[in-house]
Formats: sequence, C-alpha cells, structure tokens
Amino acid sequence: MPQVLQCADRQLDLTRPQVMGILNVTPDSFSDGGLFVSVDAALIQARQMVAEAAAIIDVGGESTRPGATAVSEQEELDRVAPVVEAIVRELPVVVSVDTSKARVMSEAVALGAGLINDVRALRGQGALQAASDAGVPVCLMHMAGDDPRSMQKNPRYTDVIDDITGFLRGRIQACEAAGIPASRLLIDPGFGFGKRVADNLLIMRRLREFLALDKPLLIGVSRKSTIGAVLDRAADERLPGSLALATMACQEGAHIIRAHDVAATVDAVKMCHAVMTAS
Ligand code: 9MG
Repeated sequence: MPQVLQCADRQLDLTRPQVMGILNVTPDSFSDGGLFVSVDAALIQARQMVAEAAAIIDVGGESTRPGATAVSEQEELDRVAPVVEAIVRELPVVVSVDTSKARVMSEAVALGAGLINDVRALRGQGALQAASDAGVPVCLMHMAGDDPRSMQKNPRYTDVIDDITGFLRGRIQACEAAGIPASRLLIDPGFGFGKRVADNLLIMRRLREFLALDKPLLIGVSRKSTIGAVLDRAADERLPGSLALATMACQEGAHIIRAHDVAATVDAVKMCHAVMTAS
C-alpha cells in the first residue's frame, strides 16, 4: 500500500488518518443542500475546511441521497467545474470530484482535480476509460445496485462483509484490466448505500477486514441516517454520533474519513491516531 498518494500535482500523506471535507454544490443534498451552490459560497466553505486541516475537498454536483433527482451531465459539469477550478487555483489541497459521469471526471481532472470519488465504482458508461485516461487515483465505493434512488429498496446480503469485499475485488480487477494501476485505487464499503442499519453497524465493527484488499480505506459516515436511527437524532444533531464512528473507523485502520464537520473530525482522528501510535 502506498504511504503517499500522488493526486495530480499534490500529495496525500497516508501514514496518518486524513479528513476529506464534503462540499456539495447541489440544491438537494440531505444535510447541506443549497448552501454552497454559488462559486463564491463554495470557495468560502472550502477555505474554511482547509483552515480546519481537511486534506481533501470532495466536490459533488449530484446528490446521492435516496430519492434525489438525477441531473444531466451538462448541469453537473456547470455546477462542479468552476468550483474545482477555483479551489485548485487558490488552495493547497487535494481536490476530489464526486461523480459517476465519465465527462465530469475527465473535465474536472483537466481543471486540476487530483482524485475521482465514484459511488458507482466506475460502472457508468465510459467511466473506466475516463478514469484510466485521467491518471489520478480513484475511490471505488460499494453500493447495492447502481442507483442511489432505489438502493434502499430491500437490500439483502448473504454476508455483508464478504459480499462487499467480493464486489470491491471485482471492481479492482476491472480497473486493472482497463489499465488503472493498482497503486491508484482506494476502496470504500459504502456505509449507508443500500444497507440496513444492522448492515452499517456490522461494517463498522468489522471495518478492518477490508484492509485485506491492501488498498487505502476511505469511509463516509457523517450525519448519516443510521446515526439518526440508533440515536433518534435529526441530521443537524448527529455530530457526536458521527465523531464516535469516525474515531472507530480510525481505530479500525481507515485512512480517510469523509466528513461535513471538518474541525471536529480532525480533532477526533488526531486524538485517535495519537493513542494508536503511543509507545
Ligand atoms: C458521495 N458520497 C456520499 N457518501 C459517501 C461515502 O460514504 N463514501 C464515498 N466515497 N462517497 C460518498
């Protein structure tokens, strides 16, 4: 596994857990929809997240929450491209593009994005080729089915950990066959994507098992509905639950935590790392 990930012209240190700040430039994301739709507002939020020590800013132009409306390629590009360009120009941070669309991947990377974050693990049309040509690392996420709008309809697993591992292994093979070097791949079990509450809890308890795939491990738990279900909390009351899961993820060996609340998450993962490396 690489100690440093080369993300276009920027480097990501994987020897300690890093925080990926979420920047949704969408009108309808589940907890921050509509907040950062203008380039100025998005840039102010990105500056704040970098000041709070986010190592990556993940820019997304299409909501992946269940029931969200699909957006056209052009609309997604119009939302994402100016924001990617502005952040790359101004801030010393890895910019990630959260997309499943081949053209959005290619154009974002041409503007300086250094990481592709695809919740469909490059199963979309042309995505494998676009990611291969882009030459930047790719995060392959597991999702039951291939559509966030229907993923929560009766998800069932034989063994949730084995099933996710098998899926990710297959996608790693598909990437390698498409010419994407193994050293450019990250994996993510897709907490909340086509999983019941019990599945998500098991993913957390057995997270370290995904390290057997020998890839940097990314996970996103921030404000997700499983926290709401366990604690009976609305989306804006889920910070303590999110931090508990972020801390657990670090202890289980996760390399990157995707989060809305960067400052608090950075403190949680730093504290966890300090304990884990104490001698
Ligand atoms: C875009 N997005 C929303 N949730 C996510 C998660 O858990 N992981 C990754 N990689 N991306 C996500």
